[in-house]
Amino acid sequence: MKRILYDLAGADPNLRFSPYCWRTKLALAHKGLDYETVPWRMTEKDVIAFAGQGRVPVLVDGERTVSDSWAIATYLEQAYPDRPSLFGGPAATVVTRFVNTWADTTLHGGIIRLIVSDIARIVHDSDREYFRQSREQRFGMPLEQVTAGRDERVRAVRESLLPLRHIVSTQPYLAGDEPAYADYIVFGTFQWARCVSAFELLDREDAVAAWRERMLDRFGGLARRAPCAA
Ligand SMILES: N[C@@H](CCC(=O)N[C@@H](CS)C(=O)NCC(=O)O)C(=O)O
Repeated sequence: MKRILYDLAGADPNLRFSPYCWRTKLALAHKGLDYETVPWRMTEKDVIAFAGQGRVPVLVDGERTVSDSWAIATYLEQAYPDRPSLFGGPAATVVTRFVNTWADTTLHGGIIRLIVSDIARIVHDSDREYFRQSREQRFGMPLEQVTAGRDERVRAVRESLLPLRHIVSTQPYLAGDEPAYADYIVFGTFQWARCVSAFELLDREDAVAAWRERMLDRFGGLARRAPCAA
């Protein structure tokens, strides 16, 4: 049975930078499921029209098509109950859902304002105008203005990571001794930033940076091996 993931790519087809697709790739690795990826660009809405919406990740698992990273994670958990759990039970699923919402809003919202102008540089030519227009409309200003002053503003983003820092200072992963989907959610955002920008989000001494290193090494270095923008 073929398993296909539509995965956001940059101008370099090997540059896979979607935070949400990273969540899904790590979830598939956690479940030990093989998959092929199809590089996808934001303006290729027609290519994923069969999924009924215009964003990735889209997972085609045999007969099933699932889009949205959270829906994919819950689908994988239900479809492959004999594989390692992504959540660790019903109560942990609810807490992981909170982590998902926090990452989508607070974490993503803080980090995108530090890197969005770098993303504009790595997207495929076909996405360049669409990306700039849609994001400038969202922020109400040129992307270079959004990221201006980031050397100072990064401090507030680092401070916002305090709850995460507390947890990964006392245990190796958000989920405990081993990583689970909560880790993949948060790490997906860091991997997104790492793939598109050389701007350093974290202090080298930060416990969050040490956790990020541990995550980069998981699954044989799946995320560490991924090509990043120079
Ligand atoms: N809530 C969705 C968000 C998916 C999403 O926004 N994906 C982005 C890539 S990072 C996308 O496809 N963007 C296309 C666009 O902006 O038109 C999820 O968790 O999967």
